[in-house]
Amino acid sequence: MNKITTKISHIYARQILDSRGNPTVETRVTAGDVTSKASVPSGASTGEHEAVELRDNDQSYHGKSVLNAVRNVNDEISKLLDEDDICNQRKLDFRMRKLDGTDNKSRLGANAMLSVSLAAARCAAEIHNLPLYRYLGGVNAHELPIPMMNILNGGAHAKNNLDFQEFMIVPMHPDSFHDSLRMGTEVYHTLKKLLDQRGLSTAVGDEGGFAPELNNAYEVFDLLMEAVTEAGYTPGEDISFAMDAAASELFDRASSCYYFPGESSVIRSTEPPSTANSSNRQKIMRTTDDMIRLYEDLCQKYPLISIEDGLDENDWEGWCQLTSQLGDRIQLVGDDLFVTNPDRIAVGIQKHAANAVLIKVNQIGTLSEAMDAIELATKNGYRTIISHRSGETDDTFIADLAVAVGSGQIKTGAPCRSERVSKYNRLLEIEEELFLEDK
Ligand code: 2PG
Ligand code: MG
Repeated sequence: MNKITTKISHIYARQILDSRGNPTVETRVTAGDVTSKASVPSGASTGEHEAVELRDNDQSYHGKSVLNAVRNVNDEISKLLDEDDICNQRKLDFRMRKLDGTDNKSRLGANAMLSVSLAAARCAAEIHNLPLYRYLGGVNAHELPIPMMNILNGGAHAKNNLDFQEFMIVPMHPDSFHDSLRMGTEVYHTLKKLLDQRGLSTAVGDEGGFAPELNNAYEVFDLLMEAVTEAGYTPGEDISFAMDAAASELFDRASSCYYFPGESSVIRSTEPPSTANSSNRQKIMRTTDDMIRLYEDLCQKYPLISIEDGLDENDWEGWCQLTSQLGDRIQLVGDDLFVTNPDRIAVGIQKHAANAVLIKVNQIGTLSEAMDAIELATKNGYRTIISHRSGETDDTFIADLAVAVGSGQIKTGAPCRSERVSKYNRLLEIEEELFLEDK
């Protein structure tokens, strides 16, 4: 039998657009006669400690073009990795990190490095004629994740009054991914009907969820309770709720409090006209204690099982308090807090802050570091959720990654907009391959 060629012979990147119409990097990697590509997502509510997404900051695309990152792939990285073994993922990633030479990948760009890292993994899988999830996860990779579907958007992802960023439904069909997806999608459509009936907008936000003018989290969850029930399901049994507060976006450093601009404007607009212009306008500010009390109350009133970024990314003390008060009841997920960075996850483990980690490959910038983050979290009893970004492409890598590592949960938006649905559709394909072939 001929030995297969696993030496990298060509790497080529170019600039493409993401789902928000912003430039991003797509890279093709060739080894032997196989060429595979991968593209990189981009966040809106990015954590302060994330690896650096290199943008050109010149006239083009209002500063957002990524031609320097593209050039870094086509020049330095492609020279470095020429003839390297495509199957040695850790070495490829390590060599790119060394070449970059910074702690946060700011020289070459995490977007440049990640595009190569992911395309190389996909190429290696194809060379071995294996589905990506099996190449990454091995022979026993089989667990399909539960979808956490962000069906109502606020915060930095929508221009409405909602201060919290994401309100998700978590359909928990015991036997199958496709049934969970169906249940969640039915609720999504029921929600659309309810919004329509109330004369509220059914236009969607960045992640495909609706973005109506609702005033606070209570109004959202009341509506979600109704949508779940009307779709024929029992809240808390068939379908639970999750949220991403994205609290770093609300944190006001000067006062060490959380400012709720949406809720504040609702109060202002309901003030009598004589006070509406007074300088004494009410601002809704919440302390860490207030935030924790709010979450406790929401958990008591609704089947809320998971809260992401409930507090600011630098408030370790607050996170410890939140975890000791709510951590035995619900999942507390660190996104901006951990930024998929093993060093920050290690701090969290040592301090007992949060009990779950959101995994976003572009927050750290190489596949092997993201997998290290997952391993570290899992070994220490922290759950993991594989996640998209609010700016996405049609790349479905994270669907395979979720199955490969058996994370059990994926966050990839509403069942709407192709860049979100492509991940769900890839999971349907994987499910069929794993379980339904004989039916
Ligand atoms: C988040 C993500 C994805 P963004 O905060 O979890 O939902 O948003 O990509 O804008 O950081
Ligand atoms: Mg988040």
